[in-house]
Amino acid sequence: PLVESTLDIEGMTCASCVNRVQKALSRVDGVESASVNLANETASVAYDPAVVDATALAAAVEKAGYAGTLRQ
Ligand code: 9UX
Repeated sequence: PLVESTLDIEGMTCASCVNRVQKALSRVDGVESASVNLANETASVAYDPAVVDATALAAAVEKAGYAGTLRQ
């Protein structure tokens, strides 16, 4: 079964930022879908916990040039 987690994303200021973060998350193995919200500065990600975890999702966001932290 998929798990859905919300990440807080820092550093997005335009729509292209949103696309970059969304693509970075979507490319991660195990990610089923990623929905990024510029106004809320969040990303909602559905993923297979057997393949990937929230730490790896945050790392993918960082690698794309933004700060990503798991929302508690
Ligand atoms: Mo927009 Mo975001 O011109 O890193 S792509 S600010």
